[in-house]
Amino acid sequence: MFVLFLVLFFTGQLDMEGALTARDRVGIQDFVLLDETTEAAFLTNLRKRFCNDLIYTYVGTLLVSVNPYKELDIFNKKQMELYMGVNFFELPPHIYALADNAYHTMLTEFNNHFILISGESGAGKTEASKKILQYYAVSCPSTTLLNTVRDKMLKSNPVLEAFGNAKTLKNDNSSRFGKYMDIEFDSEGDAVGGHILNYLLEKSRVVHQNHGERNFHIFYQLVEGGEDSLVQQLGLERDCQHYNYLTQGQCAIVSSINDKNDWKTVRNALQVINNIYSVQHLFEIIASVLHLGNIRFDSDSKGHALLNNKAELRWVLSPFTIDHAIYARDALAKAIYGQTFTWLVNRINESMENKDPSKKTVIGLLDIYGFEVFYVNSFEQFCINYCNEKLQQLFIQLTLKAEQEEYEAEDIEWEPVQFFNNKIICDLIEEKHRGIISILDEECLRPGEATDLTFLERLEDKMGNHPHFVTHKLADKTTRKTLERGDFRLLHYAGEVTYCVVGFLDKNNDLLYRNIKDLMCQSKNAIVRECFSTMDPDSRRRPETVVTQFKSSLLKLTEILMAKEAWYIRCLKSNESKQPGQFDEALIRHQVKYLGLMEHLRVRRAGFAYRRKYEVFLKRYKPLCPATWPHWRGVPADGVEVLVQHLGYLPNEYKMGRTKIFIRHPRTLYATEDAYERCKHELATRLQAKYKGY
Ligand code: AOV
Ligand code: MG
Repeated sequence: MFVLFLVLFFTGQLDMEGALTARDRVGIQDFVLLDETTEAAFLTNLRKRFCNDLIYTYVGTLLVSVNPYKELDIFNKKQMELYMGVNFFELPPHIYALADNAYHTMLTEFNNHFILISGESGAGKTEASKKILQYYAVSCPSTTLLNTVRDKMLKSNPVLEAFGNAKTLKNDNSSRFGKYMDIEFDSEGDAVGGHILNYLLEKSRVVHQNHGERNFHIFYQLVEGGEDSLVQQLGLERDCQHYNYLTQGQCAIVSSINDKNDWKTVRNALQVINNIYSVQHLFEIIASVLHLGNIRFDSDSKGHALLNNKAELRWVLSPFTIDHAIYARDALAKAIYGQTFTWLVNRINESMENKDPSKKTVIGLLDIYGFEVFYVNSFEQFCINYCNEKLQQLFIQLTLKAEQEEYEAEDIEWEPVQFFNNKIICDLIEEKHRGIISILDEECLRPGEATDLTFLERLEDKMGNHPHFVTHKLADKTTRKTLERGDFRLLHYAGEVTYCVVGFLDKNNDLLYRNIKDLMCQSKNAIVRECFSTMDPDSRRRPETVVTQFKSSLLKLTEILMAKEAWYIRCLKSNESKQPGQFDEALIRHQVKYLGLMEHLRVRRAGFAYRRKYEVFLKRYKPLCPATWPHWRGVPADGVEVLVQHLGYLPNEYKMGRTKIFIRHPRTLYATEDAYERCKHELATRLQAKYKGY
């Protein structure tokens, strides 16, 4: 051994000096191996790596990713091949390694997994989820039939992004809906199907955009890139400036977005919808929304709204005031778009449907809208940030809390790690009868009496003393920042956000005039007809409010996720100005803090990366030890003890709990797994040799 060491050393393959310098220069790959667990050391390591274009670092099996805001040459087929079937820590950290590890664990243990991608708006979640999907598309075994499913999965991305993403001040391609996608595999590891659940689309964007923001991409793509004949047929002008719904943010054309090219990609990807008539109907809907937005109203002598331009609409009877008429017009535009989006997701799901769902395991990918704070924050930000609170809560439950509780339950000696539990904020928002959502819903039940301001007053009455709620009366004392009369402030886990209550009630009610809905059920456009006739079948019942539906869908999502094994990607935004190479330390420190990365690191470092029930561990690895093979006659825990002694586990590398063995470092388990693979191979070769003779 020593001779080998000397040979390597003198031939320059093992360069002590060099190795140290490299570590100093590019940082270490896994925060668990840091010399000290201080925030400063964490940030220094992150910066070193970022400056060397190393955007990925592990905390155990959790992946930290820093948005580079530039294309790196690490996402190609060659790199994918490098990571296929390789043990997690053998290569530099990569999103492909995490994807591959989840995939192989799923195959070996035949169970379901999910990858939770979190981080604030613009941190890189959507890009990460696309990279994972691409990895599976390339790395899984393939047949012609499966290629079709795979192709559909890949194509679903540009389509849903065109309809569900938009430019915001935070991100030029910001997801304005939540997306959870199950990728279904058969026992061979082939991708055999996919299913998407979509969450609360920000419909208000269809009719209104803040300064510097755009409507959903698809509108601009159609106007800019649509074929001449199509544009003409739809009665569109080839000029975004012509459309009321496209110009409120005053940035219809943005240098970073090429709508013309994107149109081609989306047009091609729309093959996921197998019906060309439907695609045509879809374009008609997009155009009709634009036309709707250009309808303007004048008022007659009685104050009733009159149409002032008939080009967009051939008739109208309106006893409304102008405000009412505008409200009705916008409500219709939002409803048409929102329903069409759901229709689109359903068609995509049909096209990716698994034809034989009997034997399958899944990997779920969660990519939602990240936490966001704007100058003015409304109902939409309230919902988005609430969703992020819930996901943070899930992360805490599954990692920090469950992990520590498990050590306790298993009688493993343990020094508890303190962490901030955001349950208090989740409760403030969603608690039955007492939370903000309940109060909002109650106000929505008092039409004519309640207003956005009465809602605010009730909030102030009920929540005034809550440590995470700030009213304008107390603003100065708590956060030293004044609040306007119509605002309230929440101290979220990720920072404080001031919400303006204007529009909360209307948006939560999301009402559509009955006669308009009935009219849509008679539309000549098959999609519109289908969407509106299935909207709310029981018209006697009051439909659930938007936020309550959202709350229930998040609850269901939590249940779906809790039943699976979790993998985490924590995305960090490197700077606010979307610039490559800029490492804004203050901004990153803030994210490291609120994402709970330091606490996670402390738990990981002091804890154990892997645990397995004694029975499961013994069943798999018993061939590795003569005393346990082929059968262990005693209790499983004793068998495991004998087995790991035989394998040479060091005493501080593992602990025996009440029902499980705990293994400190993944590499120990990987070594055992490698030995198992070798053993299996030898056994197979021996059997082959034996039967050759017959
Ligand atoms: P998000 O999904 O986390 O925000 P995105 O994934 O859309 O953020 O990333 C925002 C932008 O950052 C992308 O459009 C890219 O320009 C850049 N980017 C992100 N990841 C990478 C990467 N790995 N390599 C190069 N550029 C990258 V939001 O949907 O707004 O919450 O709601
Ligand atoms: Mg996104």
